[in-house]
Amino acid sequence: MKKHLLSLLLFAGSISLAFSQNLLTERATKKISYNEFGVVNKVTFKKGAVAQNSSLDLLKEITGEVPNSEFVLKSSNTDKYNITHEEFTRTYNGIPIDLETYKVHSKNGYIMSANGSFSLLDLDSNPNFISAEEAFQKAVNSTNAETYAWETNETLNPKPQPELVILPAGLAKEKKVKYAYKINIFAVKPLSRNWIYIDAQTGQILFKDPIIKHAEGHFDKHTAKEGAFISLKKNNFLLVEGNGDTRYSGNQPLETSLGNDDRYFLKDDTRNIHVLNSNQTFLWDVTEFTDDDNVWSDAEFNNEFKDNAALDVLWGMGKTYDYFMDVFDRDSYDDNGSPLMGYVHLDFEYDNAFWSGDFMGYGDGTSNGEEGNGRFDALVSVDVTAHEIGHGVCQETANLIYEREPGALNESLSDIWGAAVEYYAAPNDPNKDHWLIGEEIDRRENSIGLRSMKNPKDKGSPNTYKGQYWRPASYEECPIPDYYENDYCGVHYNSGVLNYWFYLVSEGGNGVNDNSDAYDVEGIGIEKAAAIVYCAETNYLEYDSWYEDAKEFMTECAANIFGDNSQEFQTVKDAWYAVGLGDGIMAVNEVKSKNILVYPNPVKDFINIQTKENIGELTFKILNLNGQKLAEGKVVNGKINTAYLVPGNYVLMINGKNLNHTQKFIKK
Ligand SMILES: [Ca+2]
Ligand SMILES: [Ca+2]
Ligand SMILES: [Ca+2]
Ligand SMILES: [Ca+2]
Ligand SMILES: [Zn+2]
Repeated sequence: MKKHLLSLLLFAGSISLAFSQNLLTERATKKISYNEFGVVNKVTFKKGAVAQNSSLDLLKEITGEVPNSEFVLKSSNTDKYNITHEEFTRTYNGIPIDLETYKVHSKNGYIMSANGSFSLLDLDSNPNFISAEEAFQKAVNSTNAETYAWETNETLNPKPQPELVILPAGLAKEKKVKYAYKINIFAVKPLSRNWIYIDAQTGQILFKDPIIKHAEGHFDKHTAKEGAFISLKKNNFLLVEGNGDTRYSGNQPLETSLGNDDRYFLKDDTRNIHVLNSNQTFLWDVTEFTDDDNVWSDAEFNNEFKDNAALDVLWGMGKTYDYFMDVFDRDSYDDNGSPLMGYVHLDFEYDNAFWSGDFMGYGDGTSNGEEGNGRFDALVSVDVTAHEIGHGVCQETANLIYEREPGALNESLSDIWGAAVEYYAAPNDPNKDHWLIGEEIDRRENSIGLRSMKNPKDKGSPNTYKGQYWRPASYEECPIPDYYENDYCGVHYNSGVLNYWFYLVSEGGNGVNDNSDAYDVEGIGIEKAAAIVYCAETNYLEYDSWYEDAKEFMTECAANIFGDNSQEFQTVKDAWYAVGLGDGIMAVNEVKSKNILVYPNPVKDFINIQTKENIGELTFKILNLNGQKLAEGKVVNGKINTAYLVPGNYVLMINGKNLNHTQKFIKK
């Protein structure tokens, strides 16, 4: 895959002359859906209807004329299925709108589909901002940590610079775009790293997005004295092949370096990987692991400190690197060859491993290795490493926020890479099960691992969307995402639905889900399943994608890669049905609610919805009589647009709190 980062300013809205509003027509489109602000968030086009060079006109039509707003082409790449993906962002008076993107997908010169989430830019045009320093203090005060990264070593971890951005409306409490300072606050005691968005006008905290996803605090037993990072000045002269007795994966070849002290150390320059010893501190005392003959044996490293864990990390990071490079031509987590740094023996008896945003930290765990002793042995198995680097891949691609359904998708994508890399690295290792995560490190009594993708319910996670074990994830049911209180609204549990979907697509299976729907899925193998997921993660999913979006994108990717008459396409659809997100054939049972009035029927350009008081927010779906969803969104100002529909019979479904309304209607 070729990726060009252009950051090229393409379009100045205020000087646009040749702009015509005629692409989202009934003639050209197959399906349109809208976000909660009434802005088109996904459209699929008929073949050959709209030329690829109309992508900016399309975006203009979607947002309408917005003075002082400009589109920026962030990237454009053509994948190996010959589909070109253009990704656009926006600015307003030169200030970037954070997170929001719009992705336009084209083949053979024509747009196939486009998706993205754009807010309405109803901003104060003459704002007064608090100072960046004031915003920084607010972010620090809200974190309330004992020690921050820039206090340990400001050269390695410079004090963050607040960046002025616009926060998308969906992430602000008032559901309105906000000017915000975006600040990367990295605390080391207790550990946390978040993007914190401070309202640039009022100084209030608007939104927090965790960069370190699993920051379990285990700093109470901290014994090391706090000091500066030790600087590393080893010069390596040559790359060498060695081998090591890993803790979990037997003897494996290792690529290392030879230092000027004639000792080998764990730096693989081919893949740009470096594994270091954090000496049971939080990066205050960092040294090299070294060996004199490059045969890193059990006798030397399988010791009371669990030093052999470092060998698993070098090998596991290498396998993760090789997987993404061999299979997807992806050069490191960012596809730009960035170094993979792993710090082993991080903190004291630390039961966690994490991706920090740019390095990996690995705890030794609280177990001495025996089943039933402590919680975890050293957290360095290859599935854990691939899971954490998977968070790095997501950060650089879909960039799903880490809460609610987007966070659950983020977690599941990491589990998927954990499974795919483990299978790639050691398909026949009897001590591994790629459908379990963490089975090699878990020492808790009768615990098979952290999560099961094959049987999510074994670990208290759902296998059906909103079925048994589903955790509250909506803004209504889970108002404040929090790691300790609610797992950021269920991210490590609701991931079970996509995990099980991936398992079924790979291996197949049959059964009855929590909706009492019987399913039977023919497996297509983990490699094909992974190709579909990688397509969706890198080219379609966005910061605010939910399960319904994931379903659309995975299905579109299956069609892109294998064609929409293929078994692979059918398998993907069947697996979505199995996890409770399918579109079946409709038997229309009209259910009319007394609390709303829907008129006229037949309709022309709009359906009007009149409601009794206090009925709250309503969502709608329009389906054809085959049960195919043509449009969905929120009911805005009591109107649903039907202008684009071809004359005929349709089904309208309206849902709200305690309200379900289904009726047929006729478009004239
Ligand atoms: Ca040796
Ligand atoms: Ca590449
Ligand atoms: Ca595993
Ligand atoms: Ca176990
Ligand atoms: Zn994770």
